Amino acid sequence: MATLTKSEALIQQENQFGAHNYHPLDVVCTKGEGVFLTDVDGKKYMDFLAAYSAVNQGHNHPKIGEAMIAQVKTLALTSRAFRNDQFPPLLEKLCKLTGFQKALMMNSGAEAVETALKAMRKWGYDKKGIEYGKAEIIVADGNFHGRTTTIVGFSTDPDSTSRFGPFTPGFVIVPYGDLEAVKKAVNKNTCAIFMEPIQGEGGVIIPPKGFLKGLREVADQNNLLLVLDEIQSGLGRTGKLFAFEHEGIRPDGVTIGKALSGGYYPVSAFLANDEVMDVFTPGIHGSTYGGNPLACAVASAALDVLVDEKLVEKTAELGRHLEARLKTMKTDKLKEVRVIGLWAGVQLKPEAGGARMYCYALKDRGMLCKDTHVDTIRLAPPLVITREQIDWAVDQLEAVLA
Ligand code: IF1
Repeated sequence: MATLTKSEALIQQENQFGAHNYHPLDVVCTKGEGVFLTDVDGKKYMDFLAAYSAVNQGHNHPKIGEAMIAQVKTLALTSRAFRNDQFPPLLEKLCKLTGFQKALMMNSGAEAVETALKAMRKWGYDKKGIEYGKAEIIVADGNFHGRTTTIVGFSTDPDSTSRFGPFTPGFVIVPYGDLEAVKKAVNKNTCAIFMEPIQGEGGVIIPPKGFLKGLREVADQNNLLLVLDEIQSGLGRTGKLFAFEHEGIRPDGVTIGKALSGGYYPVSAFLANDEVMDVFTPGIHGSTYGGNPLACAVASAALDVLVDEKLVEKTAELGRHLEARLKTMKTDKLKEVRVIGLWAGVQLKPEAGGARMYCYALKDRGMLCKDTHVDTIRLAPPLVITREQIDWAVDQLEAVLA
């Protein structure tokens, strides 16, 4: 039998012993550094997915790694039954940087979203006086907020929802970007509006200008909470710390995750002001690892890198260059190019044959990216990318789309 390459052997092993809940590209990575990933056969790739914006700071950023190694040698986990010396300073750093009064630390993004859903409902009952059990949250079609059964219950993506019912009630789905539909969905039982300021999985769907401002007004006029899911759009990805800043509004709460740890460790949070966060009284919500010392040390260093390396400002500047390059590519295959900061959805015409095969072609050229919703190539490099690397990457994309 022909001997397998290292990659093939590992893929075979993964297929035999791992659940088949993904269909990944056949690249088997063994090293990450900055914008680069190296596979087991020694081939180097430029990463244009950045683990769905979890490695905004670049793969294996040394400063974050050093902070993690130092903490791992002293104290990793106490549970919240006791206190530790990493948690309070991280909370203050996070609140001071983001302008919210309180943070509730969790692990995965989905857990931060579940925390936010509980807060919205309990605020609706305790503060707004909605009849218990009737709270409704307005969400958007095309949303992605995680994979728990409650969250997929209000997804409109068949892959996320099919065969996982029955689902949690109390969610009203409206077309994303449609402010009139949001207004119509409001009733006496509505406690909140919960959306992504820009839809990532949807293919970098940027809502019409004024939509977020409109959501803020609808929430204020009807005594609703506006909570935004910035787990993918936040922490610099769009050229602002938060995507909501592009419309000059402040939501009542946000969920963050992914780049909060720079790709080293699952760390997420729900951020809000006291008015919302004080619905959480001792013992009613938590998690074994939530706010653990290791997570806090990693998150603290990840935030330092974001600020010290001015990644938000850099993203705004380089994002304008990325947009200029993408929108002047010589190809007749483009239906639409959506760009904000270093985040782009390159949507192909249906006749182009689907985005996946272009991702394969880009992989052969040493560039890794992911297709979404059949026709869209999603581009989201680590924010440490250089202008020259952006030019090289767009050259590859232009070549495969020629
Ligand atoms: C997968 C998608 C992206 C998120 C937003 C919450 C979460 C995510 C806006 C949950 C997570 C990840 C999940 C990962 C792939 C990726 C993804 F393709 F699934 F939809 F980014 F677009 N809110 N997104 O984007 O965070 O629990 O995963 O930490 O499930 O395949 P998580």
